[in-house]
Amino acid sequence: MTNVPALFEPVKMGSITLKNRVLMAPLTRNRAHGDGTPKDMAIEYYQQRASAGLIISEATQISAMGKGYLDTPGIYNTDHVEAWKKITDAVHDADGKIYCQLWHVGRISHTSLLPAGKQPVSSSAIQAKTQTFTANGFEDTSEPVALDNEGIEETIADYVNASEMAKKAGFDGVEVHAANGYLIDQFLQDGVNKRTDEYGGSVTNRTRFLREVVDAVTSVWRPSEIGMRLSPLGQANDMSESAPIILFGNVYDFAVEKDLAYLHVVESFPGNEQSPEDEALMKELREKYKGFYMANGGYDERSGAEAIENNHADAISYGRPFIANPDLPERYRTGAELNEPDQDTFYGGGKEGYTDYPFMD
Ligand code: 8OZ
Repeated sequence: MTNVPALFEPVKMGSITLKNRVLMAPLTRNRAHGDGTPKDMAIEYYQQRASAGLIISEATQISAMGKGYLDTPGIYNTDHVEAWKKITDAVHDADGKIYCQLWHVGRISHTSLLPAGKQPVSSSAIQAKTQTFTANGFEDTSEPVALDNEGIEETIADYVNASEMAKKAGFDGVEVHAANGYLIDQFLQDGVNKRTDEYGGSVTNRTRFLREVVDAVTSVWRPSEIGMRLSPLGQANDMSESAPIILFGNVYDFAVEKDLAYLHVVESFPGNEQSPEDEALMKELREKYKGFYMANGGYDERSGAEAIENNHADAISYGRPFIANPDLPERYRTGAELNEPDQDTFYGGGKEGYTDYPFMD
């Protein structure tokens, strides 16, 4: 019995056709080797979830300086490429599609995670009032240094290198992670970006770094193979913005102008209810955007199907439900019961809570 047909209408997204609209959101799992090489158990994990219309990889650092948590994967050297290639092959063998999420954490990091104990980098030298996860458990993030022009250039070059590595690794495309208070968001939002040069101040200046990153990625990938993730509500990682409509309106316009494959919007965070103002903001921004819209945050199969039927979204990305249900699309299609995710095994560890959630009978 199909009770949520809208989720199962195939749809064109950029250069590819998605077999359904039940997409796997990027999910940090902290199970890579210390050098950022994915472990072999990730092959099975991703292949198990290949029935998703699209898998977006867990956030994957573009450089050693882009790392901010213990045991997250990277995509900047040949070891990373070899390991990811096994994963993308396994997903493709199972008739799936997979994008790589390109990530630089900026100030959401700790000196113990960075090369030679370096300080993290950001738009401005303002420490985030939040914690990250290191070898010693949860620790306050370290004080960052502001990137100078040379540092910005190097970081853009790191995005190009990571884009090339992602291509060699056989991904179907890349998603630029500009959400959740990481480096690009640290340039976008004026609660953090206090620069007085051409990367700070006006909206044009604060969006410059994002535009340069996307333009650099387009030297490797076609725009139709590039997505962008945003969180205009700006709740994560000590972010704030005084005029979100103007700022994010500008960024949505940029996505349209570049004709990117999709915009992936974090509409709400687990445990944070959307206020009426939040809802109005999301709606006003949404109305501006004419491209492929991927909605994320707290959807189930009913609200997801409704969002598609109401032309709010073209597809929905599911996070927690996909951790616990490798066959999530089939469960939604048939109205089957779901496995419950176990929060204790979200971050770090082995196969338990990773590849051992059962499929339906
Ligand atoms: C949870 C834990 C660590 C990182 C994000 C990459 O929020 C993350 C993340 C989520 O985008």
